[in-house]
Order: sequence, then structure tokens, then C-alpha cells
Amino acid sequence: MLNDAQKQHYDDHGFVAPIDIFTNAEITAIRAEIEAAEKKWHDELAGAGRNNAHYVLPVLDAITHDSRILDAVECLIGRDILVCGTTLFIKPPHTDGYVSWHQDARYIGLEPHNWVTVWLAIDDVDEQNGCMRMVSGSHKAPLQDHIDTFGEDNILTRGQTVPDIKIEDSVPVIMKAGQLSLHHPRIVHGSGPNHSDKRRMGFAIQSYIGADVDQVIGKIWVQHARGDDTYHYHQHAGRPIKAMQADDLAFRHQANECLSDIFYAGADRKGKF
Ligand SMILES: O=C(O)CCC(=O)C(=O)O
Repeated sequence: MLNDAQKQHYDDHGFVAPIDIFTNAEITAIRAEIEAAEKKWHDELAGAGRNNAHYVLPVLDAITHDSRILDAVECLIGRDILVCGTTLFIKPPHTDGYVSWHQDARYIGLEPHNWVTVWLAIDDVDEQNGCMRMVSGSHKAPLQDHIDTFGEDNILTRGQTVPDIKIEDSVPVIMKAGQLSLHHPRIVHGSGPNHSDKRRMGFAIQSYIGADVDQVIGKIWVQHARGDDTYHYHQHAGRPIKAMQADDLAFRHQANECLSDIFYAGADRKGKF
């Protein structure tokens, strides 16, 4: 559960971190399992395969449905919780990949904004290895215009960017592996390159939505996480029992195609992811 100070921080600043969730032993085991899966099924967990990997990998499914995370999410969006997607954000050591300043709600098509993104640190994250940075309080303003840059090293689908943000106007979200941050749909955020010798891996549950949240751009599937889905806006998806089953992979492919249509709606071309 979030305490009052943590809830207040989220309301005032648009994010809250770090929140302790997994112990050292738990996150070490989680990291080892993800790394083993990457070795065994490289193509399924690279590029666009980093989207919605919770549909095909039980270790990520278990994180997504962990009751400790859902307790924190419930404090922000209420008891009726659905999961509509996840992304592994990985930056190898000494690479230029970055995430430009953006607001999730500008492109994701989830309305109203009764939803929250959880970003779990699988590795320790700091300024050197490209942790997320938040423009505190920016969630209180309306959605801003973004420019599609399709930047070569930009990890975002279309390189969508809110122009004229200065790094000194943002705060770094420094966390230990096993901790997570929660951020608001409208907060302006981004992250820099990984200048360190170690890989930076985060697992974003993007996002947990209230049952009252519709998808206004395209089609998504959801998993039930907690409470009741009284609105029945979305088709429900199952959960994986074993890793990389053919049916789950086929379903994930379909879900990712629909997600791609949402992310690139209105763009003049599609990018890498
Ligand atoms: O992992 C990152 O650096 C950025 C992730 C992000 O933008 C998000 O989870 O909304």
C-alpha cells in the first residue's frame, strides 16, 4: 500500500518513487529468469518482442499480477483494475538509446486518465545508466503538442517529443533493483543514454487501467487484475501457464499488431517497434 505521503507526492508531482516491492533475492531470481529466457528465445524478446512479453513469459505475468504492486496501484486508481500492456525497456551498456520527453496519454488512447504506469527496476537505475527523469508537476497541465522525430537512437516508437524541455527542469528517478515507480498518464518524462558498464533493464506495466477506461484509438485486450470489470469495454486475454507457447505467441503477435496501429495512428510512417 502507499502511505499518505506517497499518495500526496503522486498527486502533487505526478509520480512517486522509489517504492520497495521485491526483495534482493526475489529480483535476482527474476533477473536470472528473464536473462535465461532472452538467451533461449532471443527473437521473441528483442525489438517489438519486448512489447507484451507478459503474455508469453510466466515470470513477467507473475510480476504483473503481484498483489503488492496491485495494492499500490489500487491506492491511485481504485479497486477495479485491468492490465492492458507491458514493455521491457532495455539499454545495453555504453549505448546511445534514449527516450525523448513525452506524455504517455498523448499517444496511448486511454480515456479517461484513470490509469497509472508502473516501472519496475530489474537492475539498479541511476543517472549514469539512463534512469527515467520526470518533469515534476507537469501532469497538472493539459496534453502538449509532440513532434514526431523518428530519431535514430530514440527508443520510443515514433520519437514523439515535447519540445523545449530542459534536463535541469526534471528529476531523476533513482532506484535499486526490486523497487518501482508509479507515474501519471500526463507527466512529461524521458530518459538518457546508458553511459555505464552495466545493462539497464526496466519492466513497465503500461498500464494498469481502471475498468472505466476505454481505448479511443484502436483495439486492446486486457487481463483482469483485481475487482470487477463492470464496464466491459475490452475483450479479456488469458494468462500464460508455460513460457513461449504457440497459442500465446500467436495471440501476443495479434495484440502487438493492434498496439502498433494505436502508436502510429496519424503518423506518416511506422518506425522500428
Ligand atoms: O524506460 C525508460 O527509460 C522510459 C520508459 C517510459 O517512458 C515509460 O515507462 O513510460
